[in-house]
Formats: sequence, C-alpha cells, structure tokens
Amino acid sequence: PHLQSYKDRAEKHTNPAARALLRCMDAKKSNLAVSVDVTRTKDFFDIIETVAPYVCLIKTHVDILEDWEPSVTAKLQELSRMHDFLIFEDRKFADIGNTVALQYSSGIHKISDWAHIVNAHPVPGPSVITGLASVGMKSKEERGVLLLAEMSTKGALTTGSYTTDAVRMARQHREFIIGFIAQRRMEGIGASATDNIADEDFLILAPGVGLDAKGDAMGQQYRTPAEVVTECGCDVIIVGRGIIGTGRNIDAEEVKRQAQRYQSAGWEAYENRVTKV
Ligand code: UP6
Repeated sequence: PHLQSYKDRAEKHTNPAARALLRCMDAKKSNLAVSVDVTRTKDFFDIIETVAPYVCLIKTHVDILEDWEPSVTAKLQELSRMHDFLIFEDRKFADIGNTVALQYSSGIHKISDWAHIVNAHPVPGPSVITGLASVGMKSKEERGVLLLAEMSTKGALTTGSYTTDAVRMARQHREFIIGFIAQRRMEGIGASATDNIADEDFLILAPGVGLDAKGDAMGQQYRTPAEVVTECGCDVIIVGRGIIGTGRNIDAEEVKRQAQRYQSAGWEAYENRVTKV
C-alpha cells in the first residue's frame, strides 16, 4: 500500500479513524504529526494554533500538562474540527485488558471521549487489544489504535520476534488496530500462507524524525523525512522538538517556520515514494 496514494487508501480502508486520517492527509497535503510535548496549557494551545494549518495530526501527552483541566480536551476537540486535524493521545497503554479499558475510558482524562487514535505496547499480548476495543469499538466516534511494533530509541527491545508477533496480533484485529508506531513498513511480516495479506494496509507512524539533530542526550535517534518516508515507507512523520524547540519559551514564528519546513519535507518524501514506480 505504500506505493498507493493516501487518497486511494482512504477510500479502501475499513477503519473510520484510519480513513479520516488518510483523507485529511490528502486534503491538507500533510503527513506531519506534531508532538506537543509541553507542560503548560497556554504553550500547548499556542503551538497547536500555530501548527494547525500544516498538520494532519496532533500528538499529545496530556498527562504532562501541569494545569490540565477538563476544558483542555474540549478546546482541543474544537480546534480539531475547526482546523481539520485528528488527535492522537500517545498514552502507550501496557497493562491487562481490564485496566487499560479503565485507563482509556475513565480517570480525569477520559481519553476515549476525545482521542481519535491511541497506542498500546503489545507486551501484555492480545488482551491489551481486547481491553481497548471493549471501549473504542463501542464509541460512536472514529476510533483506532496503533501498536508499538518498534521504538526509536537506542537499545530498544522492540526487535525480531517481538516486532513480528506485534504484527501478528494486529492482523487478528484489523478492524481496530489501524497500524503501528514503527520505523518501516509492516505488511506481510510474520504472515502464514492462510493469512489474507493482499489487502493489508497498516498505517505507519514514525517518531524519531529530525532534520537538524541526529539524537538527544537520552537515547532518542533521529532520521530525516526522506529516510523515513521515501526509503522506509512510513506514512506519517512525528516531530516534536524539531518543531517546538527545546527552550522554555515558545517562539511562535520559529515554530511556524519549522512546521512549514517539515510539512514540505514530509510531503516531498511521500511524492518521491508514490511516483518512484
Ligand atoms: N515517541 C518516540 N519514540 C517512540 C515512541 N514514541 O520518540 O518509539 C514519542 C515521544 C515523544 C515524541 O514520547 O512524544 O514521540 C518524539 O519527540 P521528539 O521529536 O521531540 O524527540
């Protein structure tokens, strides 16, 4: 599917959240997700309002907001409708089915109420999917889950049979698992002769993307949009500090400039991929 256009894939995908994301990517000519990793709500919204025209997806870690209040997610949903982007809460669920169902639906954040997409570590086995599906598949809204098949960090344990088994798990739940956090394409991995892989379309969202730095002091590793999208076939580039910077003060002009720069680089990398054949 990585040689097909986002538009064609949007028409064929069976999950509503995946369809909505692919449609938005095509409409806005953007495969850029911005990771808004800041601790103050004001900065959070300043960044989102600045980058909104350039993104298909806003990735959040709402649990790092020091002054979070229920109105934050209401406002986030409003911005998502106004500026046409989806919301991905990077919660990385990793517990037994019953617990993840509660973490997804309840607590102060009530993630399933507002996040189109969430993610989960496959480490507990298929029950993590059953747990999340018991909430997400009941929702009237568009909901989908990504499994973390690979991580971007140095020394990550997400390799070999772990990754293969993650893909096998996803293949059993294609109505709800829309793809992976990974560094390359995953279709067909670990498939048996009886699996119908011809129409498999997993969205690949890749973190660890940067144009200027190769990594940080805490194990993060960066690749360029061209490496990630053109060479490795990933669909969405996830960029945090490359766009929002590392300083305590947010420079809106610079954030805007970087968002435009990554949007162009990501889209050019995609065009180079789909026209390569
Ligand atoms: N993230 C990774 N690597 C993974 C999974 N998730 O970096 O394998 C997330 C981080 C962060 C963002 O939690 O929110 O993607 C990357 O931020 P950065 O671009 O500032 O490094």
